Amino acid sequence: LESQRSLKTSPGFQYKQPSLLAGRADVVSLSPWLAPIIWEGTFNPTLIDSIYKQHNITIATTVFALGKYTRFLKDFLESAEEHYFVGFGVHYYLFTDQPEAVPEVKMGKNHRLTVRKVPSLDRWQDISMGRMEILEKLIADELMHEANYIFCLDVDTKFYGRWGSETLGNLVGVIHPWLFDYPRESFTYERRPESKAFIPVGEGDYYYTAAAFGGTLEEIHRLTKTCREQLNADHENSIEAIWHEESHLNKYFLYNKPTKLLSPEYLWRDINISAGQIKIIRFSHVAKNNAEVRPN
Ligand code: UD2
Repeated sequence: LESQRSLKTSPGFQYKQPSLLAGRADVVSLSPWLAPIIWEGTFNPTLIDSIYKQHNITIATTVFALGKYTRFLKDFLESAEEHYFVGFGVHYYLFTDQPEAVPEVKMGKNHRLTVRKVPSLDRWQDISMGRMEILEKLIADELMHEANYIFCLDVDTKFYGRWGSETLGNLVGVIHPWLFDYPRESFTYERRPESKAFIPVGEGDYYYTAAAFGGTLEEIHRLTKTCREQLNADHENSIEAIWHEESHLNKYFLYNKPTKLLSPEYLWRDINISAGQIKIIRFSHVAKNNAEVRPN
């Protein structure tokens, strides 16, 4: 019987017994509403992959590259193909105003890329904010029955380490690398009550980046629809939130708590913060000259 049992076990299910007492003690890995916060050393990648491999899942992944931002595509896609959901189904949806500028990048097994043309825009803020409406429509019109999860990523980024099934969840937020160690009073939330993104001083959990967020199609449809509605309401009232759609995303996550949080390992930036807690940089913004690369 013993040998029959072990025959049935896949290698991913043979691992060191988990401990209830020993683990990382230098970081918090559970939010006050009991959502896990993912840090290196808090999960077993082989085990998590084995759990999700039992289901045939596809992760839709959206990225926008308009104007000069097409220059970031090669590194983004090549590094993603090295580190991002290797061994799982990935369908990239790339929105650009210049399909001819999309580089040839060899896709791994079960990974594919669809390019969609979108109109050029004059203001970088409109490009950044306009993503919410395009994503809302993409999910409603096409993705609901096509994919199981979705991640929406900035393009001026590069992968340096594994980003895999440990990041999957219903509603997933990524903690911004600049502010993870700051008191919430100093978070760059929108502080004007006239904006729909308003968060009063004294409220807030973490400061989330808009450079990466994800979850199930239903949850991200609700998130993008709500942010799009709030952005439109602000536009009608002639107000633009301080950090654009990122301010609205932070408002959304305050009242719709993420079910999983990714530590700043999952969005680092070329910054001079020495943070001993960061054991690995998995995904990072690349340094760019904003004035040179943006349309305005
Ligand atoms: C921050 C956010 C970003 C967004 C923005 C809004 C972080 C790490 N990132 O980044 O997610 O919320 O603030 O204020 O906090 N894009 C183009 N062409 C352009 C301009 C933008 O394709 O000409 C796209 C591209 O996918 C880019 C994204 O819009 O990654 C965000 O723009 P950004 O990277 O210039 O914004 P940034 O770095 O201020």
